[in-house]
Amino acid sequence: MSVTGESDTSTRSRKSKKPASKPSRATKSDISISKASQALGALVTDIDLSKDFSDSEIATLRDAFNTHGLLLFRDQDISPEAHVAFSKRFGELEHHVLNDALLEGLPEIYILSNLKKNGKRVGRAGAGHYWHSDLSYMAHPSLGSLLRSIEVPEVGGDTMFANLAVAYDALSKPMKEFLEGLEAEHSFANVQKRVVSLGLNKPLTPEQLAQTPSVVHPLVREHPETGRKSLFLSPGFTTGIVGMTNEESAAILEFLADHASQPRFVYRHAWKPNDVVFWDNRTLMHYAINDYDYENDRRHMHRTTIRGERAH
Ligand SMILES: O=C(O)CCC(=O)C(=O)O
Ligand SMILES: [Fe+2]
Repeated sequence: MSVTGESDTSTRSRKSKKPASKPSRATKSDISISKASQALGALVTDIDLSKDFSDSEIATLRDAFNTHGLLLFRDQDISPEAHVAFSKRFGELEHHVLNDALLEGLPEIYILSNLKKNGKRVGRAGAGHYWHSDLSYMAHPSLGSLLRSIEVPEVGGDTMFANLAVAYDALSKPMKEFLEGLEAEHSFANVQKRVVSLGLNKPLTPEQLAQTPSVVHPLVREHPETGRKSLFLSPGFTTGIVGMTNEESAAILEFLADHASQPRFVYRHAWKPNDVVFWDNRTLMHYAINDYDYENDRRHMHRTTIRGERAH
């Protein structure tokens, strides 16, 4: 089990006052939140994500999200529409550039799946088998992603999340000073080429390429809500540090990726069906482990992705 039970860090959110004008609103707020690991994350229980939440309940969740970097909700057998509606309470949703992996009629849902229907893939296969932060290749990288597991292998296909704020804090003062002001280039086309070479995806179309020009972001960013500093690493999408030689850049980026992915900064999530994991792309990077059998295991997920602001 990767998630511990209730601990003494559990908190009960305040009871929210129900506005009289909305009698059908979801239940009283008896949401319970407990730490999922030392590195990051919290388990949220006594909650049904298909309900209509009050603003104060959303504020409680947003607070927990900013504090823990990741919220895990188990047993959420919810519709794609409910998934989208809950996600929208936290911001504007993206339509992923890989438009043939979007759910028909509901383009906010990006399908991650190794399943095929009539010989054709039903979604994006081979996503995220490298450390990255979602949409770091966009000028406005993502705030957060909500991934719901529908079918998962009995074992295998876990996802790892690394806390880049704690990893930043653990660097020495001279290293922090060295990184200050450095910028890195991120490119979607770069990673897509690798996935295509594995036979898992089609090459990007000229339109998709035009939508994803390379972008530059700071290597150290500040969380826009908490002000906390973290590394902004997305090794799968990063092509280099601006102004450095390839050798310099590769050495620094490799050091940072190795540093930040140490087990003490990582939470590893073992999926069960109907888990929803909501993570903060501004402070974590993640890695989908490709240790399951692509042909015989079934792994099928839906993701929504919340648009973020420029990284500073
Ligand atoms: O399949 C997974 O576990 C995660 C894939 C991924 O990187 C994502 O959904 O952002
Ligand atoms: Fe991802």
